[in-house]
Amino acid sequence: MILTSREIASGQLLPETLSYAVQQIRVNGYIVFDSVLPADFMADTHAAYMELFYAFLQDPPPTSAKNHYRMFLPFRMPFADHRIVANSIVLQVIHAVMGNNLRCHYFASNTCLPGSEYQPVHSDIYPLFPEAQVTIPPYHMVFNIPLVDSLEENGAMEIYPGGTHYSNYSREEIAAIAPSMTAIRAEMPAGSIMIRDGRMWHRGTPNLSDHARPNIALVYTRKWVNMSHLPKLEIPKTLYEELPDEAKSMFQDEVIVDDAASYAGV
Ligand SMILES: O=C(O)CCC(=O)C(=O)O
Repeated sequence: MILTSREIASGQLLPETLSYAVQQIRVNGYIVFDSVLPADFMADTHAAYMELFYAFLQDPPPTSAKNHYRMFLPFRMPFADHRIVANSIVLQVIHAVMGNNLRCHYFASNTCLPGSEYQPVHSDIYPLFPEAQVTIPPYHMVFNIPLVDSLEENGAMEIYPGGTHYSNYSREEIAAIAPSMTAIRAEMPAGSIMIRDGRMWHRGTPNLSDHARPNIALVYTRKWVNMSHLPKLEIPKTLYEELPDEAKSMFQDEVIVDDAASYAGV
């Protein structure tokens, strides 16, 4: 979807845009707003990201698919810019879908390098009631920002919008069912905003280009969702204090650290 220039400049969605986005997420599991973040900001963020990522690649962790990596992001500039960690457009949508008692506890990225393979099809969160085939409202949502144009050629994420976010299947069942489901490539320009129900099935795909395809990811959940399997974010005190109140409350359960103690390295 293309936002109006006024929506982008003000960071405020028109009421009809907001209700359309909420509908899309409820029914299809996701919405994309094309090219919202400015190109120069994306170029600077991409440059800073690649520097960090190449250092990370010196000692990469095991991964679920060849040449496809998750890297946690440090809460520092340019990544901690409010257009990323407190994006007012995203917060409007997230609140409209999940209410006000929310937490943001995940700040990371997915990057597929040239030669990457398909990831297993998966959802990003466990079902709350795995034993019951019931439909329950969203409780976990992901905000993605592609740092370069995300295209079929460079391994754009594949998504399964046909109601998969309302299913309760295990990872093994998802792998078995996915080949018979309709999937689409989430192609989007750098600086777009994708907001998706974390339950919607998806996977990284082969990158056939000669460059990396990085995607920033923040996760918002209802506060009571148990996310203790993930490390808490470490947020320098000054950056935390500068956040708008709405974002502060979402990060208040993370670890607020002294500025000097934060992020000596990658
Ligand atoms: O490849 C991507 O950009 C997304 C991958 C992803 O969302 C995941 O691994 O959960």
